[in-house]
Amino acid sequence: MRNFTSVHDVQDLNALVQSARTCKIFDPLQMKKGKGKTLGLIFMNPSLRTRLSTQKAGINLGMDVMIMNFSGEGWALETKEGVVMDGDKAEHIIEAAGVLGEYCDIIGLRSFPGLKDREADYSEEILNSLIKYSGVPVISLESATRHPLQSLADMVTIEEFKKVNKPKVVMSWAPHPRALPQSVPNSFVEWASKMDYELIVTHPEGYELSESFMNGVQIEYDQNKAFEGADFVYVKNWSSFEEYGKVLTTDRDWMISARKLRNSRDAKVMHCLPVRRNVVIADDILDGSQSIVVEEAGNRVCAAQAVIQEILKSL
Ligand code: AN0
Ligand code: CP
Repeated sequence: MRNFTSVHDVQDLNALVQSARTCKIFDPLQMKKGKGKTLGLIFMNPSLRTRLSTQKAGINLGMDVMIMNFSGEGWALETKEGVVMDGDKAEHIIEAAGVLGEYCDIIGLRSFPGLKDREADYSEEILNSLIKYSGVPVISLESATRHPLQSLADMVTIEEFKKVNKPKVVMSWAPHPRALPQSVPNSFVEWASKMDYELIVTHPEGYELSESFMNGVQIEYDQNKAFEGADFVYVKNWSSFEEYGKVLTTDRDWMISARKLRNSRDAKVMHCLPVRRNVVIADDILDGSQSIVVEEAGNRVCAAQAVIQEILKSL
């Protein structure tokens, strides 16, 4: 594997999930795998989990890790090609990417969508330019349309907690006051539909995800019906794909609470975090035994480690 930007970069999904689980067992030899190699992590947006778990994964592999917050600390980047740069953008991604490639053996990039221009966001301009001009492997730390490290950690978490061979996994939209990307849900359906799960997506009308990610995954518009017999409920808000970037409803009835899950099979509740309490998920779930959100975040380390390890093999 050279780049890690989506599930399509993964040759053997089950092997990668297994490798992430193995990474949890301490092996002193793992510290040798990345010795002398530098991992650079570039953030255009805020982060807690992705930043620290990927840094920790690099450290566990013996790598040197450099982190830079571009928003505020970096030069304002121009991404369009062939433009006259006489505005407020001081540096072009062509040079910035090339320079990063001089300093780093692997680069991670977080860059959220603008949620205004669907075509621009879904073309993944920044991520693709970094791949094109850096000359080194690139890992997505959540791009405009996907969050593959999160999805890998999510698959590891389901594998760890599942009690039946083929669990019923329901991804549910939940309300949020602000417009959020489709990256996490896009990625989750892309990954979960490749696993041996009964996968159902539930959301209000108007929140349909792009068919290129859904690929025929079943939608159930009645959230209560979707939750019947569920083993896992994966909660996430996203803004509309159709009416691009819009918040169409904040209907409180879609919030996940213990009452909502009473017809599930004592479903484990997942969320990528950060989560707004009593808006997206109620306290009675987050403070109870059904929530596995912290364990899920913990799995971000072994997921990142498995991916970096795989890329190191290609260097
Ligand atoms: C981001 C999102 O929804 O994509 C990051 C989640 C990992 N969440 C927020 O901006 C709250
Ligand atoms: N889940 C996740 O990616 O969290 P951060 O935005 O804090 O990195």
